[in-house]
Amino acid sequence: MAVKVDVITIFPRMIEAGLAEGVVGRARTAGLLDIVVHNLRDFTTDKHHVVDDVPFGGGPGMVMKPEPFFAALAAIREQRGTPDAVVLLTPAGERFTQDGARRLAAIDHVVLLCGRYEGIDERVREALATEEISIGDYVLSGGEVPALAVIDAVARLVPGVVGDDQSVEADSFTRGLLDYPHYTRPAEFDGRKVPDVLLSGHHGEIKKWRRETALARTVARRPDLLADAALDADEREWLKRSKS
Ligand code: 4FV
Repeated sequence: MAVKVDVITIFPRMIEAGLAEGVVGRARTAGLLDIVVHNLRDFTTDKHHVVDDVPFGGGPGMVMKPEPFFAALAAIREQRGTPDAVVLLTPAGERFTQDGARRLAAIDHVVLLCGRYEGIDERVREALATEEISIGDYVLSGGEVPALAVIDAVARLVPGVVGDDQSVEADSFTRGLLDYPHYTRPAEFDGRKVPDVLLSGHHGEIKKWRRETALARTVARRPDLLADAALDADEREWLKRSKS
């Protein structure tokens, strides 16, 4: 059964453009992903399709009105069934991780709410959102880029979306480690040689080198990841040796 995703946004073309290329685009065409993008303005009742208004209490900028979001979600429930999760993309949300992607990939039907302006009326979060996700501690001009990031990360975990499931397995963070360095032809470029082990054809040695460089890179750049990383005995041994 295809993963169902509904996106609510005032910039549907931005989402459609981000979904049109690469593995996600092919997966959508192949029916592995059932993604519907909804224009929030279609759920307004005034002739100017107004979706924002001035903030109560004053202050800069505009706030997105609650009514269009409530109407859009009611229509989605009507047309697509009651979603398993309604995700509000916000800097105040839970930090999005590969674990978060795995969890959403196991859910049949997700709705993503994209904000703009200063944000969305709080009653949308209170009454409609089942969870809030942030892609990072910085302020974007809208929730569309975060929504595309979530869709892309989740889509890769849907069987058949990424041609070779092995490459998903080998992805960074799949085991909680950073990725090992990748090389391709030419074997020497800009006076820089590809590590000999990768030219050796010795798969055992290549696998060992890749695990150790992934570990070394993780120790150097993201030691915070090691606590939750799924390490095997060799890797734990390597880590102990690297610390001594
Ligand atoms: C964001 C983030 C984000 C805040 C106000 C949209 C913007 C504007 N969403 N992770 N970082 N959202 O910056 O998820 O409405």
